[in-house]
Amino acid sequence: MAPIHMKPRDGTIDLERTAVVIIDMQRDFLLPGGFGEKLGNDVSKLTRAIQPCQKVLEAARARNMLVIHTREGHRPSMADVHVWKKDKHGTVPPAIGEMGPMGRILIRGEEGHDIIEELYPITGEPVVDKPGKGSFYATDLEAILQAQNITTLLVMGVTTEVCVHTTIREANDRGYHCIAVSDACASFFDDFHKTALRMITAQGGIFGSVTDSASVVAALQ
Ligand code: TIU
Repeated sequence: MAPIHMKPRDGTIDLERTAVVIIDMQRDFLLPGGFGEKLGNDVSKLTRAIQPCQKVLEAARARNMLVIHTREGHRPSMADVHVWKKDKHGTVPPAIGEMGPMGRILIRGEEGHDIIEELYPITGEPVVDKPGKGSFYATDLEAILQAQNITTLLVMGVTTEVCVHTTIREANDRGYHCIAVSDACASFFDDFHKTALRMITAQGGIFGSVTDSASVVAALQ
């Protein structure tokens, strides 16, 4: 058991039963020409999460902890893209499946769909491909966590209020203690990032806990 600084209160985590979940650190979100930019966002807002993610990842690998990576994306046929996601009833230009500088946007197998070099998975680290915002919907994440006896998730990645938050909410309902790593998450919107983190710890920790990368690294020493 390792003591760790967290909000709303400090506690301990069982490292053998804790997994690091890195959400959607894909080129399509972090680099120009991808999905994030197509939605009208400034993708440079997300790069601040890379280094804190790297620090946690290094510490987790040194401890032989379970590390899981997720990727949001779709089949090349786009048979799994629902109408709302495809065109939001015409309110933004369509993006998914279009050809961009990193291949077809948010399509599995394309360069842009894959994870950035800095955080690239190593052999043995499960990569969970998901069609939605949450990492449990239409994936085998829960089966992996159950098979590995995991009870606690250190969650980081992008974006804080969308895929990170949806995953934490899904995990919380399934009984996992989620600990968001604040500086290892990022959003296109500074106020959403802050508020999303506050929402996790409000009401005594309604969705879980929040820590930061330095506290995780200290706990994993
Ligand atoms: N990974 C993730 O958060 N998907 C999104 O579409 N996020 C946005 O903030 N748009």
